[in-house]
Amino acid sequence: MSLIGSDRIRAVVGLGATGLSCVRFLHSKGIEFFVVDSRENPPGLAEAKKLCPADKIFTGDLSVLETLGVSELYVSPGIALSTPVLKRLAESGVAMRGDIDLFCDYTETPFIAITGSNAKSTVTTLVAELLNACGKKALAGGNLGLPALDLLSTSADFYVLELSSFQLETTHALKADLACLLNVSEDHMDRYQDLYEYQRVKQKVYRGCKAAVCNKQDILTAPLLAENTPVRAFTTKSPDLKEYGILPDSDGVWLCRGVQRLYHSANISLQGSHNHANVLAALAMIELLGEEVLNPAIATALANFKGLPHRCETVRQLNGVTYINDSKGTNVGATLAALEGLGDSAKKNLYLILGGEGKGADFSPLCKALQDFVCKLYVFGRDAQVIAKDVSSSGVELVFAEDLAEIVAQVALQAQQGDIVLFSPSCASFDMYKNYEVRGEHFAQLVAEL
Ligand code: UMA
Ligand code: ADP
Repeated sequence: MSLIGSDRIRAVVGLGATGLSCVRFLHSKGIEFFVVDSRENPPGLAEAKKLCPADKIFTGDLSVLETLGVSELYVSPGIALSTPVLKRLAESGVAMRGDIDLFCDYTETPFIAITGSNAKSTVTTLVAELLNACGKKALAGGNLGLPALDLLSTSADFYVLELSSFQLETTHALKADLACLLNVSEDHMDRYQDLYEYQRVKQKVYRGCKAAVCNKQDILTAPLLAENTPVRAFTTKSPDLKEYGILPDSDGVWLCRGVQRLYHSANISLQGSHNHANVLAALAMIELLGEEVLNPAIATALANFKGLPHRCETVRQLNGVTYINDSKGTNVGATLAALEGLGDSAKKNLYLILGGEGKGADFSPLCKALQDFVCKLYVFGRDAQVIAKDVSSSGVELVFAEDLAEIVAQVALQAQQGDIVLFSPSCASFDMYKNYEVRGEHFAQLVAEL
């Protein structure tokens, strides 16, 4: 292995889960590389040292990249391309690539790419489950947790990738066999200038795809593709021919393709209109992958799939009060979906808990839903004041609290039979917790101790 003689000098930037997957992958291909992380002691350092000579690993500062003569970087998603040293290198012609670019270079297995501001993890997991139910071996990964490159060591009929906007920034020619943009609403506004810059990045999921699924109710998801590319749309209203949508029924709704009734909501575990949208998106993808959508194996899978933890998860019913953990509700769009998904069961009988790191969001779009559903709002964490200011025009009673423990203790004294306590923070967790999972587990534990 030699750097000299290679036309490209590569560096993996970042030693988190993604960086380590790049290290493992490049090592397995016998390709040499440098590794750089801005932190003195990044999480993946010990493992990287086993696969890469110590004199090729640099920690504590990214600016060393300017002295290594690099031509191609694999930049981890947590590092913005606007970081000054990366900007300078890009301007001097260095390629800013990512793990998904590497994945695309090497995979020969068909893959499905799913992005959106919300519902990515749910839909990615569901699509993989439905494919498995149809007898195809499908493996899910990407932003979901298992890095995309790590999938490649296990053979499959399909890889199903959840992609974040951060990953799409460094992806140049995705060419997915099937691409889906589920929805676009404000998120990561500390990294993008505005919603439109963010949307442009999300739209990269469609680049060169062979087929696509989009959300009819969200114009920002509409793909611009060659006319002969098959596209299916989903909606939570009545569908046109070939679309996936909803038709009402006396005791629920039917999930339909055009006029064809496929599955009744009573037979699907995922509940709420936002989750019906998620199932419809998954069914549309299944059709484009060549499977029959009305089939007993899919019916069983839809009956069994209860959703992922920390997404609108009922953690306890106590004295007639329902406690729901939606810690993964990390932006305003997610909280709105959680509230609206509760439908008629929540009408001014809901205690909502918001708070954490707001990522530069504007919380005022919550005002209408607060008026419709919420009797009292609790706010905590770093951006509690920002939230309070943004939603003040809703007129909903608002209480500031130090932490979740204080809120759960207070709310338990007030909530009455039939009320709902929803923890859907609209914010990231990093001001007070390691991640949204730890935060959600803390909420569930506090509720369990009541
Ligand atoms: N960091 C530094 N210096 C560096 C490199 C990273 O300070 O040199 C910091 C970053 O600023 C960030 C943290 O380290 O705060 C982690 O960044 P990373 O890029 O190393 O993250 P990974 O461990 O590789 O995890 C990433 C995704 N994380 C992010 O995009 C921030 C994980 O999604 C994903 O599961 C994983 O790759 C595998 O693909 C998490 C996430 O929060 C769940 N994603 C965001 C979201 O869903 O909203 C996009
Ligand atoms: P992501 O991976 O995009 O964060 P998840 O499937 O983890 O998506 O769900 C995150 C949050 O998004 C959930 O907690 C829920 O409140 C919300 N959500 C789920 N489905 C939808 C939808 N169809 N539209 C908007 N928000 C949704």
